[in-house]
Amino acid sequence: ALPLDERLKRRIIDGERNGLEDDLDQALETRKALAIVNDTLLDGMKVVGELFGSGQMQLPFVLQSAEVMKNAVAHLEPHMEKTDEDGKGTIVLATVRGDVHDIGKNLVDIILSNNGYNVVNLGIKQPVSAILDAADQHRADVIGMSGLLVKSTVIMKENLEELNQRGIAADYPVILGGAALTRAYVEQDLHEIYQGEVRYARDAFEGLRLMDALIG
Ligand code: B1M
Repeated sequence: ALPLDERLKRRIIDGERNGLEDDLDQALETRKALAIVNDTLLDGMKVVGELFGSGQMQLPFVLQSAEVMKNAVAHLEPHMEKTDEDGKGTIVLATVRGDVHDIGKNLVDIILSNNGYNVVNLGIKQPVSAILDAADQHRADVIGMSGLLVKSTVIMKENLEELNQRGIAADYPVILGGAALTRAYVEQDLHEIYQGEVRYARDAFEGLRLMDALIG
């Protein structure tokens, strides 16, 4: 049999759910929930991305892997550390228009929620109008946009231009994340066009650090 860590990674790659909870419980005996996500499960998703990108894995199997990933995160979530702090500020979080990828966004939600932020998670395929309505309604301190498609990087730019046009850019610092973005694109190109603050988060923890820096 494979060592536990390797077995968990294979479960993500193979989309194999049977026995997942048992393996996760066993892993929890020696490791923290977040470490299991970061060091093991995300490694598995990375392999899935590589296999899919090189044509060695078909879409339905990617979907199965994503389902197992979601189940794993849901099982681990109650074991994640939480601060007692509360009400540190509000972020409206969304995957942008045309993009269905939400595993990363939902991890960001968990990390920020566990660390005292109020997260309004709008879900996937959100047009800019919906994001701005929610930001207004919830008096958001920050807007967070996620997107994994190359197309989404263009949509994020259009969204920032919409905030400029409405004259509300100064009210909303924006955090952007997702695999198709680069730090340079956000911190140089988008920084140049946006009339408010725009920052790049490589992962959920950088998202948390940015929230602390922008609001704290
Ligand atoms: Co899709 N997909 N997918 N996919 N998928 C990618 C993104 C792709 C790179 C795969 C590949 O070709 N190698 C590729 C994009 C290529 C491109 O645009 N150039 C791709 C494609 C092509 C597609 C479809 C078009 C395929 C098709 O239909 N022919 C289609 C798109 C549909 C659409 O959006 N309109 C599609 C569909 C799907 C599934 C539905 C099967 C599934 C998504 C399921 C779901 O999310 N519910 C899926 C998956 C799983 C992937 C890969 C394999 C894995 C993504 C993932 O969940 N990673 C992905 C490969 C890859 O990313 N390299 C791929 C784990 C996740 C935790 O990481 O989301 O990057 P990530 O989040 C990280 C950071 O980026 C950051 O923190 C997270 C954790 O540290 N972060 C933030 C993310 N958002 C943040 C926001 C923040 C802060 C940090 O603040 C606001």
